[in-house]
Parts: sequence; structure tokens; C-alpha cells
Amino acid sequence: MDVVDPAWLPPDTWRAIGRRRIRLTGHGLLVDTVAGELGQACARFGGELVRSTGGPPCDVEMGLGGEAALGAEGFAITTGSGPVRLRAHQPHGLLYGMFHLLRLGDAPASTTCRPAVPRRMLDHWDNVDVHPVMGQVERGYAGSSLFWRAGAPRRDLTRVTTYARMLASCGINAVALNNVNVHATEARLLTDRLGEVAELAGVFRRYGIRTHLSVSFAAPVLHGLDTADPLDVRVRRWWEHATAAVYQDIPDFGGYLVKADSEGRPGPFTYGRTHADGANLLADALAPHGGVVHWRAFVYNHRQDWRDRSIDRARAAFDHFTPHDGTFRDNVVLQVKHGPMDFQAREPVSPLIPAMPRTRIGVEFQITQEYTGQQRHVCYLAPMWSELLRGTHGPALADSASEFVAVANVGDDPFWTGHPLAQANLYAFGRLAWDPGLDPAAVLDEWITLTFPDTPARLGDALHAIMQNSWATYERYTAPLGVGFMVHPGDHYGPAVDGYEYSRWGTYHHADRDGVGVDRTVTTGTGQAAQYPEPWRRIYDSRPDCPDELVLFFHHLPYTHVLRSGVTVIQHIYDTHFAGADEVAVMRGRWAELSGTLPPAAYERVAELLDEQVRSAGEWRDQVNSYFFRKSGVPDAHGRRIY
Ligand code: GCW
Repeated sequence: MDVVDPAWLPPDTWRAIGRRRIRLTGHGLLVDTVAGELGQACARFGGELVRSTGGPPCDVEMGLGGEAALGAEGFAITTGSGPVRLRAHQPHGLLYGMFHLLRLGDAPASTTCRPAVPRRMLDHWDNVDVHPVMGQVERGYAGSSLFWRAGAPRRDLTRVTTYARMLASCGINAVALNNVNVHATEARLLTDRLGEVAELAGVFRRYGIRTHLSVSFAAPVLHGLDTADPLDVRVRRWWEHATAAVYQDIPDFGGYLVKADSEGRPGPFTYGRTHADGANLLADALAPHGGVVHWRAFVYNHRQDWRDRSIDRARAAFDHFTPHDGTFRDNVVLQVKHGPMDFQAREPVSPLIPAMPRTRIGVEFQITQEYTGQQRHVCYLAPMWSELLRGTHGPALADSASEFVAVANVGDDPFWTGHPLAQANLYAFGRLAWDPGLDPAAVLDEWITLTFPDTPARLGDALHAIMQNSWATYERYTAPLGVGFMVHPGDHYGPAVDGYEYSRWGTYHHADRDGVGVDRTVTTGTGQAAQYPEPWRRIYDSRPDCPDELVLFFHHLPYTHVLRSGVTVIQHIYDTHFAGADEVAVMRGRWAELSGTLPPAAYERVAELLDEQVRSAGEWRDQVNSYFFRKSGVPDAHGRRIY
């Protein structure tokens, strides 16, 4: 096997803990995993792992017996004059506590931690067969799948084990293995290829991670029935049997993930049934075994007529799902993308999320950088997620979420994520899902310290400077003021200002000679602003009150409109595009200073990618600025070069 980057768990990160005498008590699979990790660290760094209860006290005393209030996954660390004590109520807590000790390094401090939500999940968009357009991993920018290659399961699961360990270390406890677009081969994972799922589930289980599967709503038809109607008794029986068989092989199976009636996928609409009928069918099959359905709310008309301005994709999920609040079974999680559109670099939060108080909501983020530079651009996403979770410009997602889900960004690339610095996004998602109140800058520093354990201050500072504001930079040189979607249709990389303006997918900026932006107000627009709870409904609906960041999402504005920041829309476009591209050049320069402080392969990879980011940011700047200069005829107040 190729040499694989150790990501944020290099051997040296274990030095502080591996030097100690550690007593670990308790039994079972997860305790054995913890013992395996600590045993290895002690063997490497000269400490000792003691598994017996008697004898003199150790430097670290770990075991169960913590208060019930710690729950299934929490832990308490206490320090003082005696040994460091780590207590959990359940084995899962010991696993997370051990990884927390790693973060604390040489200076463990007393702390009690429990996750904010019980499930923190990654969705893989991995295909079994290589899809003719999307490849092995849909929207994957890090090589092939960790699980499958060209139609066959991977034989060597060493990397999956390493991956499971990485995920556990940042608090992830569930994975869906395969793409939500379930094609014919992948539909067989549920039945005759279940063995492949069981094998992977066995690897993840050792790190406290439950395995879920994306299934096709038409699975009964693909397996020979003449219908998939959720109210047909034969269909119910089919799902009951298929599900029972899954639990025979995988007793702790997590459940199903479904993309139905979305972008051409089959669903209950075919049979005149509702999404509650569809989700509840699967929920009933899973309930006796303790499984859940993740039912995606990404339902919209992808065959729109761009000439019809009354259709608004941003309204769709709310319009489809709010009538069904309270009608989903308890083991249904409605999985909603964080914004009303589709993982743009800037969107308001989805109005559906706070509108379903009687439904369990899983908020879905996208770690894979489909619209944020495709792991060719540095774009540390945690500041964006943190704003959305805390409610900087809208309702706080953390208040309505029962759990957090994200689309994974990994593959068989030696650096896991293509861009070595994109590893930070995976780590940060896990940490923010565990505790949405964490400061993304502090999480970045955690990642830097773990990943580069002997970091000279110079390296740490430079990495922080390059990454911390990289999302803001990315936003500056791409689509302005929340309008989104100025990307190449299809592959979604690079600028195409009108790429989706006349397309059936329904994502437009409506630029003309006078102004730009989509009118979603109540009186003159699509009314999407009214889907938000107060005070946001009023704020978004009002031109002067709407935050600048989102103003073209909600309003069609003249180029000369003065923003809250004091500059006009057109000048804002010019200024941010020049600034954003300049910031990338500065990033590139800072990276060059790090030559010699990092492993050469990582240094070179990032250097090459930064060259591409410099090129691409320049292209974005020039296309966006030229486009709006030509439309508006308004010159740049600072006389800079526009084409
Ligand atoms: O953003 C779009 C992507 C599709 C994806 C879809 C979804 C898996 O372009 O590739 O399909 O979202 O989330 O279902």
C-alpha cells in the first residue's frame, strides 16, 4: 500500500499520553479499542498500560463508573495533585475521553464533555461502479473511494480502519457508506451484496461508529416487485424482510438514507403518496430493530422554465415538507441541507429547519468542497458552519437540530482529502457537531497542533493566517452578496456568471443593465422571505435591514444601491473581487515561506494547489468584474483594470 498521510493523528501526537503509566479498567469491544491505542502509544514512548484494578496508583486512571449524567458518550476528566482521572458512564465515553486527552497534550485540565446531539454523521457519496459522469465518488475531489474500486469492494481495509479511528477522534459516530443517488449496482448492497456492508460495519464498529446505507425508494421494483407504492402491503412486507435480513448480519446497523423524488430519483410521488408515507414505510421496517431513516428534504423541481419567475427553488423544501410536520414516525430524521439552495459559499439558513418543531431534523453540511473550490482552493469551512449554527445572520441552526450530518471529503488520495489542508474541514465538522459552540479559530489551532505536533510557532501562525479567513476570501472572489451559483454547469468549478441563468435547474441572479439579485420579498417577489420566523422574515424582507451578506439573495437591487457597509452594490463587487484575488496571492506568498518546515510531499502538494487557486481567483475576479462592468457601464471608482 502507498504511504498514507497520518492526518491529525501522527505518532508524535501520542507522546504526552504514551509516556505515562495508565490504568484502564472495563471490558468490551470499545474498551479493547482504547486499550489497543494506549498500548501502542505506551510501547512507542516508554509508558505502561495496566489493565488490572489493584496495585499502586498510575499517572492516569481511566474507567467506567462516571455519573449517569455523562450519558452514553460523555466523559469527565479531573486533575489535581494525584493521578489524572478519566471517568465515563459508558465505553463510548472512554473512547472520546482518550482522544480528548490527546488534544490536551502535556497539560490535561479538568473538564466534563458530552456531545450536543446523539448522532454526528458522515454521508459518503461513494459509488460501487464508476459512474460515467460522476466517477467513483460523486463530487469527490480526493481520488477513488475508500470502500470500492471499479465495481469491487476493497480487499485491504487497513485504510478504512485508520479512517474510522480518525473519525472517532473528532467525535463522528455514524457513516452512510454509499451515494444518495443509488444506481442499479449500489441498490444490491441492501441484498445480495450485503456482505460488503457487513464487513465495513465491522471495521467502523470497533471505533464506535454505526453504519448506514443509502437505499433506493424503488428497491422493491429493482428486486422484482411491480410496485414500490408505500401503501401496498407487498411493498411493506418486502421492506420488512429485507430489513430483518440486514439486522441478521449487522445487528447494530444504523438505518437507511433516502433521496426520493429529487433530481430524478424515484419516490412516493410516483404513486400519489406523500413523503411522510414514504419515510414511514421504511421507519416501520426499521423500528423493531432500533434503526432510523434519514429522509432528505432536497426536493425541488429541476425542470423549471427560467422564463417563469414565480418558481423559486429556494421555497421548495419548505413548501413540500411543512404540511407534514408531526406526521413522521419517531425514528425518521428529516435531513435538510443547511441552506434553501445547495451548499453555496453563502446562503441564508433553510427556512424549513426552524419550521418543523414536531419533526426530528438532521442538518446537512457539505465538507466536500463542491461549490467552495473543490479541494483545489484553501477554504476552511468551520467559520461558515459556526455562523449558521450560532445564528449570526439568521435563525440559529443549533437550536433546531436533533443531529448533524455532512457529506464526506475523503478518498484514497495519500492525503485523504486531495488538498492536505482540507483535512481540517473534516476534523472541524466532527468537533462542531459535538459542540456547536466551539470557536472555529480554536478548532483550527487544535487541528494544527495535532497534525504538526512539533510545530514551530512560525508554522502554526502561518497556517492559521492562511486558513482562518480563507472562506471569507473565497466568498470575495466568487459570487457576491449571497447570490450564489455563478459556477460552470455540471462540474461546478470555476466562474460562469450566466452558467445557470437560463437553465432548468432554477438558480438565477437576474442581472440586467440596471441591477442584480433575486427578489424573494413578499410584496414584489417570490415570497420566500416570508418562510422565515420573525424577526428574520421582517429583516430579510426589508432592503435597508437585510444583512449585506445576503442582500442579493433576497432583493433585486440597482447597481447604485448603497449597502449597509456604505458602498454601492457595483463598487462592492469590484472591491471584493480585487481584494479576494489579492488575498490569495498573499496566501501563496506565506506558504512559500514555509518551504523546509513541512514534509516535502505536503509542502509541494499545497504549493501546486495554491498556484491553481491564484490562477482561478484571478479568473473569477476578471470574469465577474467584467461581466458587471459590461452590464452596468459603471466604472470602478478606483480605476483598476477591468476587461
Ligand atoms: O449539489 C447537488 C450535487 C449532486 C448531489 C445533490 C444532492 C448527490 O450537485 O451531485 O447528488 O446535490 O445533494 O443530492
